[in-house]
Amino acid sequence: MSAAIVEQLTAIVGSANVLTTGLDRYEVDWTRRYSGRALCVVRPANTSEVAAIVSWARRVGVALVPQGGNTGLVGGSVPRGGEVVVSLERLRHIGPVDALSRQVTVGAGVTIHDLHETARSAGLRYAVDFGARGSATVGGSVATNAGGINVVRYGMTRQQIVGVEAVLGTGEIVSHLQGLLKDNTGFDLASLLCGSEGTLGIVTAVRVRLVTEQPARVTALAGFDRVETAVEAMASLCRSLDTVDAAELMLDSGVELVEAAVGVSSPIPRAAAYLLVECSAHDDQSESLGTILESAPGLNDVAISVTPSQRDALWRLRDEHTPSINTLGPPLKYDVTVPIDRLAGFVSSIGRVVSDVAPSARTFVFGHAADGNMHVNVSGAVDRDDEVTEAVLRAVVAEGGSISAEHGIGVAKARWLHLNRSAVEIGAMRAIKAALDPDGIMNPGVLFAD
Ligand code: FAD
Ligand code: 2HG
Ligand code: ZN
Repeated sequence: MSAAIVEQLTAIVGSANVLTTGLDRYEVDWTRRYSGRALCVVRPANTSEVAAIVSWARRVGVALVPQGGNTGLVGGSVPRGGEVVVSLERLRHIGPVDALSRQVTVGAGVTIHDLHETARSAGLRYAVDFGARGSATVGGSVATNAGGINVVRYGMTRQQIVGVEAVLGTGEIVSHLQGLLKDNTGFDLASLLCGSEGTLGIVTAVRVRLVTEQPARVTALAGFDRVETAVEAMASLCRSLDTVDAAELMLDSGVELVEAAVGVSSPIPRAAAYLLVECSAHDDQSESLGTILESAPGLNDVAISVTPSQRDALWRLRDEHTPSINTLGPPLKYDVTVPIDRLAGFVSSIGRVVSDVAPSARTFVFGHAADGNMHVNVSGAVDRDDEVTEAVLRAVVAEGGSISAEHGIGVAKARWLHLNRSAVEIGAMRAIKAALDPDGIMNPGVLFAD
């Protein structure tokens, strides 16, 4: 890499924050499927430095890859080759929690875990939560519009954002962090940047809403004879209780793999399908939850936990799916939504769709049942990647579903964007990209397959 580039970036962020060696953790994605060599990694300390980096990149014609915790699952957070990685890990500022508005402003590099702790210390809660909370950042979660386990009750990241500060691909700073709940003064740039996967600009700070922490939390693991009965029980729970925070579906194959890979064990006997349900409220919901589950057709057994350690043990069965599947080698990952009335049929049939084109592959299905969002992971597809992808994504679209529910398009799904978006929609997205990133330096190859 040219000494001039290092010198110019050093003038912006200081020599300790221009990294040219030992870049593996920035260059290889979480799954180890995607990787590329970066020109270098640059670690700005604040919004002005980010703006200076983007302006520099425009001047010299270098592409940028914004990176938070590098836990993204669609290959968008690592270089394809020859870009500068802009790591936001030093933007860790956490503002005071505003108890009146129940909001807080945090830097893009703050982890979801640290945001949870901040909210908790003020008796509040940040509603977005998922397994990668320890490393995933607020900036990355905004860039991907992350979902996670509590969407059924609180919505996705976009529903939590009340303001954003970002550097556009032009190098200009936009800052709209007042946190007004009602603010119809034209286009909502925060919503636009949310889910744009680093293709329009770099998020540097976010103002989020916090919700009331409900003191009584109950978690249940229920085993069912079939996927259909598990889905029916989920729907009945969500109809009857407005205190459901999470309703997750797991299958026997996934639970068996997790038990073998990490040594946790299910407190209930083996079942074809499992629902992991969590409710929280001011008063204890155990009785209502237990009554509904116990009268659900097809129930095999149920374990209900109210202590934090029992709860954690149940959640490990769910959270460890992704790491356990990765022990089999980098899988093909499909993060899809189907309408709820198609969910059981989709879950039961997608393994056959895969084995028809890749007979030796193993398919694992699990996910956020209440949102119709399933994670289809395929291991051992051996040289059949494109055929499997084509078959799975077309099956999703045939059910009226989406090829990306919460992880984004990244580079992994860019070639298939047209399955869900019309030429007019893609044209409008490209026009927005051209306006905010006129030189195409922001994460090229992500979202649009060029
Ligand atoms: P990165 O991986 O660093 O980046 C992701 C994308 O955002 C890239 O395109 C990158 O260029 C862009 N980006 C990052 N920071 C910025 C920024 N400041 N400004 C502009 N663009 C930026 N996701 C879910 O939605 N729900 C889940 O339940 C869930 N569970 C997961 C569990 C595990 C074990 C793992 C490994 C991942 C999981 N994910 C989940 C995916 C991932 O954690 C999320 O997509 C998360 O939001 C990514 O955050 P990050 O900081 O790691 O972003
Ligand atoms: C989850 O819900 C994540 O656990 C990851 O979204 C899903 O590994 C996956 O495919
Ligand atoms: Zn998920």
